[in-house]
Amino acid sequence: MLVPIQSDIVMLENITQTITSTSASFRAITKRINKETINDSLRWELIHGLLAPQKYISSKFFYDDYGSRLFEWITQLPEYYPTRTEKSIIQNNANELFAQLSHINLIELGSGDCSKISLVLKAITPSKLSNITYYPIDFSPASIEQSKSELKREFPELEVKGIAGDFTQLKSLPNEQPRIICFFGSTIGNFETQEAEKLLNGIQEIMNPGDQLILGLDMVKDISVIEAAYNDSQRITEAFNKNILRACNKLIDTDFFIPDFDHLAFFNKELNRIEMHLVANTDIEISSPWLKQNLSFKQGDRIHTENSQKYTKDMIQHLANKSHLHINKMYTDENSWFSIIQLMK
Ligand code: SAH
Ligand code: AVI
Repeated sequence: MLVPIQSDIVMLENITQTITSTSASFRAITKRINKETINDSLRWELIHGLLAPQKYISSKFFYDDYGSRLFEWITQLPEYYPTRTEKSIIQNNANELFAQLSHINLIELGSGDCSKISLVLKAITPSKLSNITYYPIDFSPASIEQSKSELKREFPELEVKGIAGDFTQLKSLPNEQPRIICFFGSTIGNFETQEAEKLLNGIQEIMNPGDQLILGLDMVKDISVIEAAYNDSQRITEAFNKNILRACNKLIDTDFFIPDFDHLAFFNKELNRIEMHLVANTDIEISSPWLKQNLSFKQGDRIHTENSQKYTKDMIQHLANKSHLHINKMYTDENSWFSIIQLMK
């Protein structure tokens, strides 16, 4: 399942999606996609979303090298409360969550800059670090490579085995020793409800009894606090949202011109989630050598780029039930703005 791509980063094999619904209408409008490579699979996914009645681009396309850097910037903004709140919960509870453990494998899904695992590692006695192997799994090989060298500098005893790939395609978990799988940042909230349940259930199926899943979830709170986090005054979230069009231009050679779109982020009260969209501020025709005809946008048309689910306790219990996982313990901060959930099979 794991194939080396650099000295010590591995690439998940067989991550290309099986494309099951290449309808006649889809074939009529696309060219040259033969689905055989990862990039073709990603192209297919992008084009499928842009041809849908309500256009969308999956939020995973945010995280090219520049998008990953913009996200790191977002995490430091005064309005973006999730990162600092989750970090405070990790710091306050790391001893109970992690410190007694030895001979474990720490796996992190969507590890990004690894700054949260660094807080976990600080809570572990240095002599125990040599018994731990850390597996960061992320789309972005650059993020993995950079954070790996930072972690090795800070924790020389630690073994780090980076995995570049799509965590939704995991068929097994590395190593049979007891495992703690960390899924921080409320990244699960970027998946639609049923997709999130499917993803967690898939993880549950490849966990062994005794393995733990540590899940970070952003909670429902005052709407003005949530909306400010996605409409920051320095407009970094706006840049992050718009950067997805650059990813599109790179992958399917579209000619999106970024200033033709405005950033829109609002809280959807019925669904308890932030929605991010890009709104055309003029009539636009977009062409791509991968498309047989242009994509047309009328002024005001939207591309849906992200959902960010906010949770209540009932929603968390429901998610655990649907994933056949048992909640061992829940940790939160003084305002109950964010939660870290310890789940087992
Ligand atoms: N866990 C970090 C980063 C969150 S940003 C934190 O809490 O701050 C989300 C991260 O998940 C990004 O680094 C992105 O590249 C990665 N990611 C998103 N979808 C992914 C997928 N399907 N497979 C692998 N990595 C993914
Ligand atoms: C990674 N993910 C949980 C972030 C979120 O808050 O949904 C991504 C993000 N989007 C805009 N700002 C941050």
